[in-house]
Amino acid sequence: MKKAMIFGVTGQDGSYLSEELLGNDYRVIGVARRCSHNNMERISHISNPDFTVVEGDVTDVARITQLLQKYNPDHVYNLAAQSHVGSSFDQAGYTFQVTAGGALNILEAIRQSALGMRFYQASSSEIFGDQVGPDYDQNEMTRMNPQSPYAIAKYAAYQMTRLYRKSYGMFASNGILFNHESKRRGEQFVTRKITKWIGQYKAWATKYAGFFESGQYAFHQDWDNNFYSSLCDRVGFPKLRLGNLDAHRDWGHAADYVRAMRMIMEAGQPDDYVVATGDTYTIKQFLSEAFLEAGLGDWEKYVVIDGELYRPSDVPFLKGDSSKIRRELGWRPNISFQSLIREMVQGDICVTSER
Ligand code: NAP
Ligand code: F7E
Repeated sequence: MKKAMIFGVTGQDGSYLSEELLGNDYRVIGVARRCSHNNMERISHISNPDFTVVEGDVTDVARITQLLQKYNPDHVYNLAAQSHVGSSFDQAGYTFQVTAGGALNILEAIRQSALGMRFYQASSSEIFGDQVGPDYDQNEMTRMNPQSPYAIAKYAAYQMTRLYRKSYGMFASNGILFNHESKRRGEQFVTRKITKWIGQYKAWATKYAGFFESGQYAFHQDWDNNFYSSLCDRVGFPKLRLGNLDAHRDWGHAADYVRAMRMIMEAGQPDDYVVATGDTYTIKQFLSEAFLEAGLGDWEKYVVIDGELYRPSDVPFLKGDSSKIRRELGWRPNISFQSLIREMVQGDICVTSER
């Protein structure tokens, strides 16, 4: 049985990757940082004797070395990062320390241990920044021009991974993943922020509908979306505050993307691969689909543009060309944009109504 170690096991991808690897006969050692509150929510459902969680932080090279020596994994996945692009503008130094420095610490610990384990770096489409390919699709050959402290940290880690592969002959690969989401997506990312708001709003509107329909308050009006959105204004349910809605993103599902990670690590040779759906949508299009899925109609009635949520610089257009991984490793995504939105919206409606 092969052993895999995952740094960043408590994140969205860490949880799906654990399931993916356990389902493919790996023993998984997840590394989680010590936290004063419960950060195990995404992995607490995994009860498998081949799954172990240990404490560790990617800024602590001594601990990484100790863990590698103790468990001697075949594969090491580095998913640990300060992964929020907006926050990276406020915490540039910290982001660089964790997101770039963490990758270097693991690479160096592997090199010094001389145990020959394989290394996966969670690289990101953010490294392309404002650059597009000749057909507007970004692939492994597209010029990179990162636009945020996060993207620059990921670019450093990407280059460091390539350098260790070239200089020391290590099996070290970059998965250049475009945005991928799920019900387990962090609540500060735009997709989940939208679906979580929808879940809370629906719960609130249902409560009010129950109140009015109970006859305690006579109201002679159609129970339509206009009514609820104007109620939002009158009774004070906070509207959904968002920033730049014109950016394009190539959104896939995390379950499909962790399969790509495993395939990259099981390949014959180390290499760098773009992982993307090849479709792109604006935030406005995501809003439109999500509000339709929730039966709420026109999203514009519920959204307020907040200038504070604009980033000092943003990535305007992402659309990935993943033909290399499709051709060489046979990967392809199975979950459509529409199914992803359905899962996230219905998931947040259920979670909120159960509270
Ligand atoms: P995420 O949900 O933010 O998870 C990040 C993980 O890193 C969490 O487990 C977090 O622990 C851990 N972490 C943060 N600082 C750490 C430290 N100092 N030491 C050890 N662990 C630390 O991110 P994700 O969406 O799963 O993404 C996984 C990776 O892929 C990240 O590196 C991200 O930058 C990259 N990526 C993501 C996407 C995407 O669209 N999701 C696309 C391209 C690349 P806590 O739970 O304790 O916070
Ligand atoms: O923003 C705009 C925002 O934070 C998407 C990370 O996983 O994917 C993710 O980075 C877009 C941007 O993701 C809000 O300006 C508008 O244009 O969901 P996001 P991201 O920045 O693309 C890449 C591939 C990663 O590697 C990262 O780790 O949406 N936007 N209004 C907003 N974004 C947020 N977060 N919140 C808003 O209110």
